[in-house]
Amino acid sequence: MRIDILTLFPEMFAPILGTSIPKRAAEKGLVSYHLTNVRDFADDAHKSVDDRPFGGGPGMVMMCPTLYDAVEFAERQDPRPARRILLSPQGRVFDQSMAVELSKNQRLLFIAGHYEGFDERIIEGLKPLELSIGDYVLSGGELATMVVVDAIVRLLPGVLGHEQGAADESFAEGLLEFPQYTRPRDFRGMMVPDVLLSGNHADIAKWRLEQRKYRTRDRRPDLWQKYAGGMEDV
Ligand code: 4HQ
Repeated sequence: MRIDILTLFPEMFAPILGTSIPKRAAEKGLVSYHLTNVRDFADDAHKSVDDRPFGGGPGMVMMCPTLYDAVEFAERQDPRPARRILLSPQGRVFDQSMAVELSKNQRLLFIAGHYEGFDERIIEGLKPLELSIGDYVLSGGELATMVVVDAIVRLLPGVLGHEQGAADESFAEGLLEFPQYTRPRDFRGMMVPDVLLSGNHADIAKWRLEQRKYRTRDRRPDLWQKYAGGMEDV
C-alpha cells in the first residue's frame, strides 16, 4: 500500500509513522509513506495556502489552487489510482469496519488541513471520502490522519503476528474486551478471579464472554444494541 499525506506540517508525522507498528509495516515493505508539504505548491511570494472567507467571518479557508496542485503532484508519483480521504468533523465517524474496507486499497491519499476550513470546491471537485475521528475539535487534521493510518496499517496482511490479528476479530464481533489479569494473584488484597486459575478452559471462555457482554451492555449501549440486535433474552 502507498499512503500519501498532504499537510502543512509534515514534521508532525515522523514520530508516529517512525515508531512501533506503523514503522515495522514500512520496514517490511508492506506500506510506504509519502509526505507532501502543501506550502511547496503556493504560487505567490508569501507562500500563502489560505485566505479570508468570502462573506466575512473569523478564521481562514484553505485555497483550491494550491491544494489541487499538491494532490495532482502526489497522484502523478504512482500510476495506481488513489482513494482520497479528507479529515473533518463534517465527515462520517471512522470505525473499525471502515478501517477494514480502507485496508483493501492499494493507494490512499490523505488531506490534513490545519487551523482553517476548506474551500467547499475542494470537496466538490476532488470528491474525497470525508472522515471524522469523533465529535470534538482538533487544531488540524494531522492527528486525525495518524489515527486513521495507524488503524489501517495494522490490518495489512503480515504486519501483526497471528495472536493480535485474532484479538482484533473479537472487537469486530462487536463486543468490548474481557478484563485481564497477570501476576501477582493477590495485589494489595485485590484478587484475580478464581475461575482464571481453575485451569478449566470451558469455564474461562464462558466467564470471559459473560464479562464482555456485561461490559458492553453497561458501558456502550450503542454497541450492545447492534450486537444483540433486539434479541429478547439478553
Ligand atoms: N479537524 N476528525 C478542523 C477535526 C477533525 C476531527 C480536522 C479540525 C480538520 C479543518 N478531523 N480541521 N474531529 O477536528 O477529523
